[in-house]
Amino acid sequence: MTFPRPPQPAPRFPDDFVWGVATSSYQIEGGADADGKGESIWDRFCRVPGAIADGSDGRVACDHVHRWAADLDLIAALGVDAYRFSVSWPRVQPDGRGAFNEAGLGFYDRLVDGLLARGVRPYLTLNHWDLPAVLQDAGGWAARDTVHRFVDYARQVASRVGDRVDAITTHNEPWVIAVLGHENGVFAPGLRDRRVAMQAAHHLLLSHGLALQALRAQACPSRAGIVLNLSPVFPASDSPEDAAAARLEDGRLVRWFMDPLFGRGYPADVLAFLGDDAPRVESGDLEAIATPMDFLGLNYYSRSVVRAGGWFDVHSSGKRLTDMGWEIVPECLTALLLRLHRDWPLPPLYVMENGAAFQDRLQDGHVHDGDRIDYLASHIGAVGDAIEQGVKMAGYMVWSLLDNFEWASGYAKRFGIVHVDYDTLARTPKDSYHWYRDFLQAQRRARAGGSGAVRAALRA
Ligand code: GCO
Repeated sequence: MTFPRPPQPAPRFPDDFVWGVATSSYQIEGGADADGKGESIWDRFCRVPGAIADGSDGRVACDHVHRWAADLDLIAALGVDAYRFSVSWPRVQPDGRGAFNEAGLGFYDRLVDGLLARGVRPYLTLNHWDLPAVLQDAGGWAARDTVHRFVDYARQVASRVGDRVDAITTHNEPWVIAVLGHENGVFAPGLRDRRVAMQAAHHLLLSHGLALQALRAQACPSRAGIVLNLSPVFPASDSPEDAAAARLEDGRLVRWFMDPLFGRGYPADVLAFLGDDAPRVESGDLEAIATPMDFLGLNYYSRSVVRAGGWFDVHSSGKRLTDMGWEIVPECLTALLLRLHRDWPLPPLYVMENGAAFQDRLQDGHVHDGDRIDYLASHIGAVGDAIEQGVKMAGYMVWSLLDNFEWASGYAKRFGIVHVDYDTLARTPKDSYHWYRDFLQAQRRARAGGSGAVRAALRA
């Protein structure tokens, strides 16, 4: 089999750079009511007519709760250093408060031990969006009490597995939870209220900071941080209106999260825009949010282009698009990393998700997903370019191990490097899986034998 030649990134990555692959609980686990799991806001949101493009839900998903051992074998055979997964809060604490569910905790215990037994380092995320539904009934992330519920949950998970995981991420993509979930209503919990959204955003950040403090207070040996969805934001034209709109969007998407995490408080321009919709911030909150992190993760898929008072037509740029309709712009990842490096005093930085959906076809046991290989190779190259220009990068993870439940798009969009047949749940590694495995082997040879060995391996 021949693959497009990767860029020549191999010699540029530090020896301790962490290569990984990522998933999340609701998207792959299934077992919606197995072993005493409680309902999550995504279980509930999927029942809203029209909420999910194909009318599907995560009740079975990839059935990972029953097939986890075989999935870990696939991860081990891939040769990654790390696997990033998330814990389903309602699986380990069905009511979001009070008693913990031993069956749920035991599942993650076995998962962590299974990874370690296979030589793969666990990267655990506490909140990849599946909040216990009973907490939503009590106000969800817009309610200050949820902050304390989250800290308790974090403490419990950390005391159970924190001695064996490399990294604990508090929240995955708080912007998505707050804005897509509470302002635009396209994701769970499906609310449309900017004031509620910004209060939720504040509580997510506050609970992140307080959880970090709680983990350290119990001497949890794992490193801890947060994962943000970040994109460079461009105006659609040279007009002053578009420039202002892009500046505001950068404020809402990037600076709203980065500035308080690094002790600078919320950006003044966004607060002015929000007016009465700005969150209620109590004394001490900003100090808690700025609790120093051991790492920062970012998820990168594309850039964002903003037109004042309207939508930017992605077809107008001439860029190639993924099946999500997202422009393929790896150079914007380099630009984003350089900007983060320039503007904030970063801890070790990870790309915690990067990948693409394409219309894959399974034929004779193969999926020839050359587009995905090109996407991954060019974005890995973009990370290498940033490293060469001085950005300290600690790792990179492919989204995703498996085709899975792509939120409001249901199962129609496939991001996996492993194909999942949703009738039989059979897993078939795609060409991109084999490409990534070969790339990682070349990396290892490079660590052992210098860049000449890499180039030879990449030519083979
Ligand atoms: C994310 C999402 C993933 C998505 C992926 C593709 O963290 O952005 O968490 O769950 O599946 O981004 O849209």
